[in-house]
Amino acid sequence: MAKKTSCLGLGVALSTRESDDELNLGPLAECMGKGKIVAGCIAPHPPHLVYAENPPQNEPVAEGGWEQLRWGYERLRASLADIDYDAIVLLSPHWQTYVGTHFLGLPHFEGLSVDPIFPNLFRYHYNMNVDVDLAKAIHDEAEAAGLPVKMMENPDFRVDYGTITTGHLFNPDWDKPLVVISSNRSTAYYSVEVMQEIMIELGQVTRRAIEASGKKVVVLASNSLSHRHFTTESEVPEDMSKEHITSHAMHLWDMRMIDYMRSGQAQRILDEMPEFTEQAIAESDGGGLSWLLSTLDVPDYPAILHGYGTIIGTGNAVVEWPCHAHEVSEA
Ligand code: 2X7
Ligand code: FE2
Repeated sequence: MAKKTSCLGLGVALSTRESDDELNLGPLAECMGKGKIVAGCIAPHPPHLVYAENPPQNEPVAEGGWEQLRWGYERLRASLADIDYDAIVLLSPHWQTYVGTHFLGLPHFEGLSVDPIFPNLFRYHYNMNVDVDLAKAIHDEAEAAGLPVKMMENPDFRVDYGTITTGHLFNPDWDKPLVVISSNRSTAYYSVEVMQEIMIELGQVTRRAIEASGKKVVVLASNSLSHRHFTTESEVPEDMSKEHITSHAMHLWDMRMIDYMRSGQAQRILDEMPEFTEQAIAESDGGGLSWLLSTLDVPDYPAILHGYGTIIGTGNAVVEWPCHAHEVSEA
């Protein structure tokens, strides 16, 4: 009986089968695709970061701000500049679908994305391409695993600002197709534990589908860490003399999670996810962080912290797990 269907686990799967009758060539055939995840990242999406960069697509104009995080994104982009990949797979907590997980399902979307809380900072004209084949492959793998899923095929659909902000900051040239995955809000509907169970399963099927696709992919969890906002905005939003974490407790939680990331203890992040999510009101409630760690097979090698900073009181880290340097492919 196959223990694992990923390419990395295939040797184990074949050598531990209980009889020839159980030899299932499906995974073998799939793994001939030799696709892989080359990097996994936490890529937070506060619109302030796009506002502060003044790209031509965004209408409001800023005098800079939040440099620590923007330099963090610069370091992340530089770190992956020489790594070849075909597509970006991203899970956004601001695309909220209460019945299952949805995937953008058309090759092209364009429109105006406005942050509902910060329309003064983010009115961004987007124009993005989707890898529909890969999206459908992940959708189908998830469906086969029993997860409720849907392809989103409405051409007038307005893409959420979390996707657009992370998409811009990770790849300002928008020259790679995206796969965009919704957050099914199971923390709000049920509990962090239920969310995590679903997201770990979704991460595993995402990894399997990527391996079978033959593509090289970067996976991104678009989320802040601690997520307690200030309730008022300063007169000049980019006035950095007003920016700090909302409380010492939030800082301690962020540092604890970052310490686990930098010391290769992803399993502890998953173990402490319920406490972290509830006590730090963390944006991991959307499931992106659990999904990301699961797509990476719960890494035990260190992540690279490219930057940390606060945005209107929330804690944000730009983090990279450089899988390309750690995962030995059997292909
Ligand atoms: O979506 C966000 C966020 N996660 C954190 C801070 C500020 C704005 O938007
Ligand atoms: Fe957010």
